[in-house]
Amino acid sequence: MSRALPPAAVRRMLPLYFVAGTGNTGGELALLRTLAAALEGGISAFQLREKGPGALLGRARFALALGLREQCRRRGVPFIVNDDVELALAVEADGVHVGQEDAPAAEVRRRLGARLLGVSVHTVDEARRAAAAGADYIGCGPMYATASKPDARAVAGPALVRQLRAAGITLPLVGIGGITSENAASVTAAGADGVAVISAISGASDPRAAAVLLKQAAMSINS
Ligand code: 3NM
Repeated sequence: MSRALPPAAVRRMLPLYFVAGTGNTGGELALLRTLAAALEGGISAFQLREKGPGALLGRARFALALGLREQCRRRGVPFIVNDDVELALAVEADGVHVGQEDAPAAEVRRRLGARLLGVSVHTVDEARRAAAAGADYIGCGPMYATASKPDARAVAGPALVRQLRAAGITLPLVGIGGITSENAASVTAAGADGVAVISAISGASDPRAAAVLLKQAAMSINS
């Protein structure tokens, strides 16, 4: 098992983790523009989550990933691909994120080599298994009600973060689900290293300003 980076370096990537696909922005051009603005606003990581009806496939998916990866690389921000190891390897992404229903984390770890591996968890048991499989960080949620994931589980709240930390889970961790600049501090106060958001940035009229506010809020506890 070869983790990519020491946990302290991974933690520094997590204060404000932007997640999006073309379905969240209304197309490729809008996604590229939103990411550019979010990078200006100071996001610390980006995940391409190209899922659901209308998701791009084949060459269009590859070209989009390449464009997004380029933007991230110019800013020195990690580019992570959701549940698509082949694409991640093809565009030389910095890592892959998988959920519990996706490819098994241990298998993804083997295929990724020293790239970053993130795993979504909802329980202490899932977090322990993610750690054993070689995850570099975990995402847990939903922190609050979300309209961005139709199959999201019941709201767990920042209490889930506290529960994971109390159980001795020390992996770098982000909360996800319904996070805004109003509630982000509650998530990091509970023990998360940062927050992951879709709509708080992709649905904002000014994604750069939204990212600035979110990062300030998320870091008000950890800084
Ligand atoms: N995963 P928004 S909630 C992708 O609970 C995702 O694991 C979740 O979108 C989980 O910031 C979620 O718009 C959607 O609420 C996050």
